Amino acid sequence: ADRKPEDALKYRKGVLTGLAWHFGPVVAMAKGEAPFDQKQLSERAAAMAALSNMLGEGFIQGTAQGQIDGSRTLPVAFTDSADFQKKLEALQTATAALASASGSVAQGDLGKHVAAIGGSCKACHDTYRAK
Ligand code: ASC
Repeated sequence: ADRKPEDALKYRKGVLTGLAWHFGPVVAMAKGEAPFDQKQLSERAAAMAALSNMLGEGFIQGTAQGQIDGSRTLPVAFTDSADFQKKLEALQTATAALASASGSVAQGDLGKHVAAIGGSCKACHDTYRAK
């Protein structure tokens, strides 16, 4: 299908908004700032894993900063695409790991998962997102 750059940008921002929507309450549980709720954790972890797998599709050519209004994706994301893909896969791996552990993980071990997921967000943002 013929995808419009502005639709791809909206799409990926929506996916990232969804990731943050689910990650926030998971972080709060890990920190003990919200009650530990295993069922909710599992649902949010499954959502994050699914969203992680949906994210890459939004990064189509012609959607870098400077090419389209509102984009903060640096052009280097499209030229260093192997590394960009590797960083995306790190997110997918980390969210899949939490999704598979979520039914039995203890509250005290949630922080390690949160650090792995948050670290993968940050690694990509540090390299490929404009300030
Ligand atoms: C979030 C969010 C990010 C990551 C990052 C983790 O909730 O919006 O970009 O976590 O802050 O370091």
